Amino acid sequence: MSFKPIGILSIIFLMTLSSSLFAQTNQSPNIVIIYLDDLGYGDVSAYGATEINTPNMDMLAKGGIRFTDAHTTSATCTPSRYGLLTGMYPWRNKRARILKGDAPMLISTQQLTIPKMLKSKGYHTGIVGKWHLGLGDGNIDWNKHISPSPNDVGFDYSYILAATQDRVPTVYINDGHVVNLDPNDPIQVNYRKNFEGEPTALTNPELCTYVKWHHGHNNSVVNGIPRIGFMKGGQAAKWSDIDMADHFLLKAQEYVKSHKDEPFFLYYALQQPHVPRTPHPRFEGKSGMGPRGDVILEADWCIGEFIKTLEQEGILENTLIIFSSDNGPVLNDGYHDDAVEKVGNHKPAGVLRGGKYSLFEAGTRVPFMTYWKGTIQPSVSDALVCQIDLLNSLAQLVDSKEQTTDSQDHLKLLLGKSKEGRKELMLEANMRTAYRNGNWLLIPPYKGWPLNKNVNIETGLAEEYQLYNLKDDISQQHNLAKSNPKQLQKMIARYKQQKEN
Ligand code: NG6
Ligand code: CA
Repeated sequence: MSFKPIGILSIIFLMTLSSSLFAQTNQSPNIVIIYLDDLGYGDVSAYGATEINTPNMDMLAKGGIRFTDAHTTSATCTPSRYGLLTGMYPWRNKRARILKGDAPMLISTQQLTIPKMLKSKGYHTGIVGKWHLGLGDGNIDWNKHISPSPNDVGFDYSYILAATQDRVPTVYINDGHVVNLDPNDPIQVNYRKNFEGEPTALTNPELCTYVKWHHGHNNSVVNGIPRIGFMKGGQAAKWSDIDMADHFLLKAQEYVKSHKDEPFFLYYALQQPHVPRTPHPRFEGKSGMGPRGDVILEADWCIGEFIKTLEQEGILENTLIIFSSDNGPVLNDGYHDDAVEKVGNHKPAGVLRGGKYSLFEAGTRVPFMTYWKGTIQPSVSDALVCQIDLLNSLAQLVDSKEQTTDSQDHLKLLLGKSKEGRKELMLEANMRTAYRNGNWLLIPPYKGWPLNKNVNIETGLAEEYQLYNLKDDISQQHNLAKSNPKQLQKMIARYKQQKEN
């Protein structure tokens, strides 16, 4: 091969090319958190599920880092999301428990949050999907502008459902305004008593045409689905449950398209597979596992479509995607929806013990992956990490000094440049805490039922200390508290220190 002298034009061309590449990689990366609701450690095929196929979640897991020991702070939604967004342990805040649909805003408007921190570094910030961190000041008028809302704690844009899909009000809220609200048909919400003359699932069970309630969920009925809480009016504003996944997907895609030219942070909080499980008809029956399996397939499809949008807009390689779930899995969470009957051999928690609401591993150990095309090399990490660490880690990524005391910077781990994770971690379920140190887990003695009979999940509560070595005993079958008193005492001492901190 002979070399031709490079002409001046080629040099200029090469210089322009390299400087534009440089500019591209130097631009602050977009950050997307894809967050599922009640998706279990064993619900993703990349995490070993064999009865269900999740190709798009698998793409993130296999093309990025799949974490095997990543945790939420808590075994239920509100505290988990609080920990994720604020970088502070939820058990420090007495109000951080499963909130009603009309509960006041849980995050103080003075508090640091991931979107607030990113905003101060020039990011545009948005949330699409489930909120469940409270709204307003305790006396919401749903017919007026609602404040505080996500827009007052760091988000420039919000398109949310207030609490959960099974709680009223069953309406979307965009930047503090109920979407499609007819002023002649005002919305009223009450969690203590019904509105006179309004039907409920108890007075009019024939209204529950889509699904019937099993426990709880017997107040107002919307779209044939009995809910938690009473709601009156707002007919035109009510969402369509079977279209919810498509609707949030569209809003997430629109957000990406309209902010692709500036660094953005999007918190895309899907509602699946939380109850009520309402797959769009095109996913109905597709999993063979009933609605719970069907909505997992639906969520997986949404994620695929969403990633396609990032690709089509040419920003996939400049976007860090973090995927996780807010707490562990549950089958029967209050509706007769065949989740138990049709689960077959599928194990939503995988090899883990417990589930949603539980202090055992399946309560907080969840699928967690980081994906950044071209920047993160595919790998699997067994390091201990928690969603609470995203705040300090993302602050490091964007060179922000704003950090919290409970969050730890594990950016290198999240990008695959280090294998080191946390040394210790406090976990929480229903305001009770457990303590992790290395491979050891301590559950202090608590009063309470060992089994939550409604949902058929072991709570992890016992009247004696529990000590597990998760390295040898991931399924928590051997309580070593009595056989290893030295380790037990060490753990108790550290646990107490952490709690007093
Ligand atoms: C429980 C609900 C459950 C679910 C959960 C919140 C009853 C009997 N059970 O109180 O169905 O809504 O709250 O789930 O009402 S979470 O994922 O948002 O924490
Ligand atoms: Ca949840």
